[in-house]
Amino acid sequence: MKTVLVLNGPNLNLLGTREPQVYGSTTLADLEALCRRRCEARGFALDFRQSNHEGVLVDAIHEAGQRQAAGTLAGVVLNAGAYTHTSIALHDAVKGTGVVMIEVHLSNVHAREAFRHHSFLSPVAAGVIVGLGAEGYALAIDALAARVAAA
Ligand code: CA2
Repeated sequence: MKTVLVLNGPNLNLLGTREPQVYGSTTLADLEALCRRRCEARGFALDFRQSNHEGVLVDAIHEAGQRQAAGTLAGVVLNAGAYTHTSIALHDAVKGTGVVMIEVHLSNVHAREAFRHHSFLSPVAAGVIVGLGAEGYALAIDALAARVAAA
């Protein structure tokens, strides 16, 4: 059974506690439960993580790259939070490991402040899902299932 790594970046541990008009009322635990259900439906195991630290996220992508090369990982669903807009290190980690990564954002970043319009991750993503809330994570898992089935 392949694993999907769902990796969440800074401040996403605050989900459901503040800014519900932007991010909805879903908590990170709700998001994990949703991902777990969709992974079970697609025959995947789930590895769900959140970190506020860029280096921890880089290390998780390195680990994911090794699992991808070993054939035990379907890919990474990555919501890097604000690091999306700043992190060349995460760009390099995805590119350097060759991990299959789908970039997800709960909000439609293109309808928000200009500083959220640029992503360092989109050029190295297999696909990008924005603005669909928690459902975007489930759709990203579906996309990884389709890739695995097609391979
Ligand atoms: O829309 C998304 O998923 C984002 O990745 C969320 C990031 C933001 O910096 C990106 O531009 C878009 C922020 C996550 C912070 O989440 C909070 C949730 C509740 C209260 C405060 C922050």
